[in-house]
Amino acid sequence: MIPANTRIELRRRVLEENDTIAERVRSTLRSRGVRSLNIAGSPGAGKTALIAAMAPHLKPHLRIAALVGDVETDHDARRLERAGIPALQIETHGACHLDAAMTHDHLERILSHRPELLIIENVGNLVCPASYDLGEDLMVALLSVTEGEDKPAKYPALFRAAHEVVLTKTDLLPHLPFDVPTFDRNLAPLRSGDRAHHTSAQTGGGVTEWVDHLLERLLQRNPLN
Ligand SMILES: Nc1nc2c(ncn2[C@@H]2O[C@H](COP(=O)(O)OP(=O)(O)OP(=O)(O)O)[C@@H](O)[C@H]2O)c(=O)[nH]1
Ligand SMILES: [Mg+2]
Repeated sequence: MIPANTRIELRRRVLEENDTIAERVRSTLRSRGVRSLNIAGSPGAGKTALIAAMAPHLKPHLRIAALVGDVETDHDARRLERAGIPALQIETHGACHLDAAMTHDHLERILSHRPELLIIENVGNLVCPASYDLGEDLMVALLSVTEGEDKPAKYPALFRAAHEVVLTKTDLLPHLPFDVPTFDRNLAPLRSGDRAHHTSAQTGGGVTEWVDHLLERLLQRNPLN
């Protein structure tokens, strides 16, 4: 059995190494004028569906491409390609999150599509993605209404680390006991009162408003040339 302090030291070194590579990714993206998002949330929270629903609203403003993390299969990259987004799949074969080295290894191939916005869909997980900077401009945490309003309180790290939070599948609200004011109360202390955006990839509800807000924030940080 490895002693606890050795495990903590190892984890610290792994995260430091990750941060170094993430800065390299960030500086490559900035030097090429590419804005970037890291989209994280539980398995099935609706990450791929939301990215596909955002595409028609983003495309008039920015050329987009996607890197997609999953433990196995290239299903999500194929789904995004069908939605008109050039996409590369990263299969982690076990790891529960993407890390900066994986992003770095796929960067030149995805940049060959000359995106102005790179969307990275993380592996479905509400815990590990919070600790791994991928070199993105903004991290977006998704929670679907089917997961329960208590999740920000139970898994605070991701909701605290994210620059934006999106509540997904809101078309299902009439059919579920999910209580939006309770969700807002659980989220508020983690985000200095910032509220979640509400979207439905199914009906398109809230997607235009969400993309408008996102574009404003992305272009503020990194204006179009
Ligand atoms: N009703 C409804 N269903 C949705 C919505 N968005 C996604 N779904 C469904 O939820 C399921 C999971 O959606 P995905 O987009 O695959 O979720 P994901 O977060 O990308 O999943 P992983 O990549 O496997 O972690 C699918 O069956 C979708 O059709 C939505 O807005 N409303
Ligand atoms: Mg997906």
